[in-house]
Amino acid sequence: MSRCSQPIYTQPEADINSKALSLDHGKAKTSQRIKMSLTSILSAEAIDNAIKDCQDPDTFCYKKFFQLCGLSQKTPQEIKDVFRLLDDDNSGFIEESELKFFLQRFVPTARVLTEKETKSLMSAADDDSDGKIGVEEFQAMVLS
Ligand SMILES: [Ca+2]
Ligand SMILES: [Ca+2]
Repeated sequence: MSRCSQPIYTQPEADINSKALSLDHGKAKTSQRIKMSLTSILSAEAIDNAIKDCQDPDTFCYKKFFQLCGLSQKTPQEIKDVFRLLDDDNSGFIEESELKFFLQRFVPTARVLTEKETKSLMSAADDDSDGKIGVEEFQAMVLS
């Protein structure tokens, strides 16, 4: 009887990703996201080093970048936090349009990625070839 009267609870709450995202949508989406910063996860000095290393166009190498900025030594949860910062429109994915501004998420004055860099970064991460980077794909790329 209780089973019939509570159809809502038959929904599995297995999808942690979408659950976390809908939470974000629900409360203080913008202000909270702006306050949370990469420097609470990574050291400003390390970020600086990583940005300087690829300041010339077409010198960006994601493996080197993640190592220099210290992200590859972080926990999966911290990497997920960084992912959410990079997902500017809170869609749950990093799209190519967001990926272009990848470096500027770390340092606002950094350059945008060239089209070539953006595409090669996308293809390095995009395992299921849907044209965008999900959180698991991002974690796998950082830890690769
Ligand atoms: Ca997005
Ligand atoms: Ca994908």
